[in-house]
Amino acid sequence: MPIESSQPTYDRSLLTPGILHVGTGAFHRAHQAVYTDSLLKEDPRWGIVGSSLRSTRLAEQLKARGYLYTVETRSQYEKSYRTVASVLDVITASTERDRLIDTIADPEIRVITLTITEKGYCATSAGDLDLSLTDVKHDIEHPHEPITAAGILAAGLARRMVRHNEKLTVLSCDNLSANGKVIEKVLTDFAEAANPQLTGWMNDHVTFPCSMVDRIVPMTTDADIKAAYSVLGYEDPTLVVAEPFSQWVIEDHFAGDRPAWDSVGAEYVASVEPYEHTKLRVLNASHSALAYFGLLQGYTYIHEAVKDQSIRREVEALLEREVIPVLEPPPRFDIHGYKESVLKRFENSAVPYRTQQVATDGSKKLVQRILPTLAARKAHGLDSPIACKVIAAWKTCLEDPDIQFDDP
Ligand code: CS2
Repeated sequence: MPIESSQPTYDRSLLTPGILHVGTGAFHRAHQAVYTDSLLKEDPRWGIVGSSLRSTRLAEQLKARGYLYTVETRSQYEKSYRTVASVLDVITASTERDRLIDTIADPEIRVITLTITEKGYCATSAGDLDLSLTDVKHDIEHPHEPITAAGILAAGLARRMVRHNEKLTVLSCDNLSANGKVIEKVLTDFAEAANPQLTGWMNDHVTFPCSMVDRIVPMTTDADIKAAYSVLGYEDPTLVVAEPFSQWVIEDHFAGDRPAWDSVGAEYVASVEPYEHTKLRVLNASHSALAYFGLLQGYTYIHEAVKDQSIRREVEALLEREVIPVLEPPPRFDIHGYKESVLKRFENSAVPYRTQQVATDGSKKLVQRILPTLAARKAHGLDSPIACKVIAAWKTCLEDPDIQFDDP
């Protein structure tokens, strides 16, 4: 199998920060940071300041290696290693809150990207800020000591409002339907409760485009790090492993300056909705179905579950009979081909993805992945036996003492 390896081709000392990212986990490092790494060759004004809300570990590990890390891309046929240099710094909110708030207010930062997971939005299923959550209550009562993403963003925006009037784009990159609208709504709800003056300022100075992100990036394991050692010659604890496929569709709705991510493989479109509906209801819905059906059959990995003929038949039927008939994909989109390609990607055993990882936070994920299909079918007077079976499987897994995963 051919093994390729590549290093950044730009002069890092010329980079200036233009993006703040919240949630510098594996997905961000294998997705937005890679697109930006490609862009920096053309335009050095978009270096990334990363941040994480709680854990200091990643910031320490990245700092120890000058914020350089490796993305290992794997399939059955290829393997490549890429050193990514787009991340310039990582701030941890729990220990450096003020520096993070200051960075949000920094006029050099023109775009904030987010990967904070579904539950990080602290939204109700209707999409409002969930005022019953302890952390949200805390932030509304102590807006200068925030701990939630919404509270921290609101504190930074408030500082931006007082210091200068530079516009800002807040770009959600999480698997949520209308993710831009969700972050806009929770931030507006937060501002209304904690700092009403901010609401009007946000209307005039901040935009919240929606985006659809896609790349399978499992949690890195110690074995991945050890195996990469033989090629890299050093242990990279910040290594991320990803499939070759990558896609990013972004709503063209920026408050000001826009990174030319479209020159390096991303797409700017007027409306992301058909892309995100298709991805959430086909790819993520079948991923979740494989996870719960797979866990109930004792499978550790998605690639094992998708090769089990009875599970596969069920998932194919879910997509063909229930999801696709009520889906509105993008124009001229080959939806059946897309379904096939998704199931093929799930078969990639070179990027083993744990059923448990997909199962995690199902109560938040299924709302995005399965319920819209149920609602659309109900509106047409149609029943959804397989979609209901996915929800039943999630519930059965939750109640099974031998199956462990977190769910709020
Ligand atoms: C997965 C997603 O863990 C999960 O819930 O369904 O992270 C999935 O791998 C990505 O959305 C693929 O783009």
